[in-house]
Amino acid sequence: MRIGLVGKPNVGKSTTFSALTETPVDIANYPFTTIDPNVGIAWLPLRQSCACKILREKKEQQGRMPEIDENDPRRGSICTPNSGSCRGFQRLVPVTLIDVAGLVPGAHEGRGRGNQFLSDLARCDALIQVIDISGSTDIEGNPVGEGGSKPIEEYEFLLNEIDAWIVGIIQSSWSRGARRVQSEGEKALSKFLIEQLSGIGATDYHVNAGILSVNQKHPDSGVPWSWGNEELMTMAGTIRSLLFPISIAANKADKNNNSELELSSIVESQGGKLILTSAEAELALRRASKAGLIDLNPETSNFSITDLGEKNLSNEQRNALVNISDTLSNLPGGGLLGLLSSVVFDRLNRSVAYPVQDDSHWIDGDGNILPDAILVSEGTTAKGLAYAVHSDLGDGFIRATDAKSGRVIGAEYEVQNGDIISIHARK
Ligand SMILES: Nc1nc2c(ncn2[C@@H]2O[C@H](COP(=O)(O)OP(=O)(O)OP(=O)(O)O)[C@@H](O)[C@H]2O)c(=O)[nH]1
Ligand SMILES: [Mg+2]
Repeated sequence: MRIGLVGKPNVGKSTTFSALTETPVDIANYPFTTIDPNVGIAWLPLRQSCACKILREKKEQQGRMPEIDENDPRRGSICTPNSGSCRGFQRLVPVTLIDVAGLVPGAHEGRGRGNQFLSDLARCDALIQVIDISGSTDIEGNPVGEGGSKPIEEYEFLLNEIDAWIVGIIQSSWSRGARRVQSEGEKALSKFLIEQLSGIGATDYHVNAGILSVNQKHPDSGVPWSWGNEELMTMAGTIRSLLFPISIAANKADKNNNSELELSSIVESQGGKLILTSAEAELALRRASKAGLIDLNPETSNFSITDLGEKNLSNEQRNALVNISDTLSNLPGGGLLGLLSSVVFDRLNRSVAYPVQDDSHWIDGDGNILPDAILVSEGTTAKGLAYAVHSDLGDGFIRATDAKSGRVIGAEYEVQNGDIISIHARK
């Protein structure tokens, strides 16, 4: 799972990245602070309890495990995650974030950081556009007074820019490619498009939807090789919306968020979601938490002060942290993690599956309990899950077992959310 943070310069992309990945990066109030992309891992809580809760309950019922001790630092969790962690049955799974250089109008023609940035996005499953909802930076990212820029323009320019980029990829060879239709029939057009756009992940599905949208929106467009920029932009827009679903972090909401409603309805009408965020406030709390001064719940932004914090925080600092937490609690939607969660689970519809080796103890070969929690897309099969773990496991797939019921399942079984599956493969 890979999500790109995009937007015009100076909106808070790197601040968002830093808050979610707890990685220090350059942040400054001028455009193009970020040049080379930052890549890091955000830890996303699953919406349902970790499967280790079921295992624990089973063990408790069988008298093989005592009830949860109130001093248990893991608050009952008994899994051994290979990556991430689990506490109180709240399992965290990794999501790769990529924070790229700001995009300015004309980037597809090489302005600003131009095409390098766009190719960084090529392997993303979805995008989060960070927008300055306070309107205090112009379209190039230069500071202006609050309300000096329009967030809706910011949103539309970005879509337009990505579409123009896609058109740029196909335009130079368009008429040659489209002419193939003359000799080879309709299929040749989608074949040509897939060849051109496979680098950004386009398949049959994407390009056919793109072609269909031109036929619907421009019924008089004529033969493909006569299509102009308008038709190609329509096609690119459809392909982009399927390849890179976009949701919005309406950032700097601590300052002002008057314009969010109108934008929110536009974004929602296109299947996305807008959430008010204050990346700067979240980052301040995450930093205090990382320094051990507070015990933070990143989902609610509530915190308690730790012993170290009691010793080291001045009254002023405590009040500042409380104010920040209050500001965040007043923003609906769960902030940056709420947005990430909605992108992964609502927009991309990901489920979680736990591959294991031993279907009675739910462990791997080394005795680790439920070591992996893997996000899978809708329609992933048992064999597909095997490939997600390791290509050898996929290649050698014989059959699988649903570890909860003990039933044998075949290669084509569709993985359901929360499944625990042991895979039997040839060595
Ligand atoms: N008030 C407020 N300021 C913020 C917020 N998030 C970021 N900022 C400030 O906005 C400025 C730009 O932040 P960055 O994270 O560097 O922005 P960016 O989008 O990565 O910028 P480029 O790398 O230049 O494209 C910095 O001064 C941040 O402190 C926020 O939620 N509220
Ligand atoms: Mg940056």
